[in-house]
Amino acid sequence: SSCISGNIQGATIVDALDTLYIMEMKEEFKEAKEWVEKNLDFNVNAEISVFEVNIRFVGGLLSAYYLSGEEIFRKKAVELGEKLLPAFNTPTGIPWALLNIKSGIGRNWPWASGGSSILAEFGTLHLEFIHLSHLSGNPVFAEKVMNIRKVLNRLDKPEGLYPNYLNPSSGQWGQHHVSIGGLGDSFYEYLLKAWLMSDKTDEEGKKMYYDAVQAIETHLIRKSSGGLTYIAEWKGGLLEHKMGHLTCFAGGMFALGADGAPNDKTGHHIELGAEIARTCHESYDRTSMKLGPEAFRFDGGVEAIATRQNEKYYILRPEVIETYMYMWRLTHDPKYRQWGWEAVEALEKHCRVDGGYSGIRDVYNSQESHDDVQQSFFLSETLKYLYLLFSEDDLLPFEHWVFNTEAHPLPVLHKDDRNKEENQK
Ligand code: DMJ
Repeated sequence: SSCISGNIQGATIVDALDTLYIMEMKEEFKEAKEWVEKNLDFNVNAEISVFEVNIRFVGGLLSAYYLSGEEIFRKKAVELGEKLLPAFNTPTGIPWALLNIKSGIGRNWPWASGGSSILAEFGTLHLEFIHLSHLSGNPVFAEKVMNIRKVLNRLDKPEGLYPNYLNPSSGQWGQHHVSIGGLGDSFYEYLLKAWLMSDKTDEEGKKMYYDAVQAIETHLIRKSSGGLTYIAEWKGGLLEHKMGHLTCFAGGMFALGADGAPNDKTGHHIELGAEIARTCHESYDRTSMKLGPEAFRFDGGVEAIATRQNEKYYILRPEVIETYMYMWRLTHDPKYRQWGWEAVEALEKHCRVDGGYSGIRDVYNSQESHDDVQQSFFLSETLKYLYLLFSEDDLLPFEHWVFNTEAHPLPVLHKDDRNKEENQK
């Protein structure tokens, strides 16, 4: 039919490159590199998600380049970055969610509030695009993401919060829904990490991050009667007492940002991270499989339990293990390794299938029903964060590396090196 459109092939291979490298699986890395050389093709008639392609493909290629120094990965990353640029052709420069990479025509998800772009999508390009400019010598990538910040900073924010929806034509917010999970999550992560990746020179990113966390604490973070701290969702001023599995990444984010927290709040941010880690561990521990549900609630007499059938699945997501890894590195409390090991055992017991690992339809059912999908982020994130949790701190140390939202490590752009490069020009 006329609407046949393909996809970029190879997500699992590209997402797994850096994990193979870090785990010293040299033969497999070489095979994957050969696949990239021969088969990774962006000249396809495909309508892609700008966000997903950026975090998995651009991020994966950038990390593979920085770790291995192999030119092919740099070349492919920049080539793909150029393919994404037409997404920014909107009245405000806030990019479209979807882009046909052959025609360059963009549009938004039909379900998104009044034609809006999504905060967690256009807000999760920054790290990769700064590196694309750095590696290509072409400032256009950095200009595109700096303009997104400019648009955001011109807008009034309800209660200091960032709604998940922003219309790229009018430059106005859509529905006033706020989430630290799906549709919002990695926007906040990238504010903090942009500052860290800039060797703490990006003061704008720093301010936006700590201001946002302040508003999140005031309006979204609550404690259950059983003493579990959780992050709720905000809908036009009303709280929905639900926390997504995706939201569990925030424990690690708060801990990672603790060091730079203003007003003597370092200890407080570490504590917040520890409390979110504990709550998310409870969401795992209160299932029969010891793997957490997609979303859990704190209402109607339950705490940290999924109540709706369509929220009981687990698709090999990394966020809880990611938070254990950050908490381990930043506190060395052995409980985080214990909790990580519980997850390893549960994955082996319930998700291992012939040829790989599978998601689970209902983690409260002791009989597993597999969904027969191995998400590419299982290799890029879940296994990488587990590996790092049980490695020494000098493997990808936080002083030199930040992880993109798909767990692809990107080097900190140190002030000294940048000065040297400037002087060489
Ligand atoms: C990944 O693609 C990324 O971690 C993203 O930020 C959220 N969703 C998946 C993992 O759950």
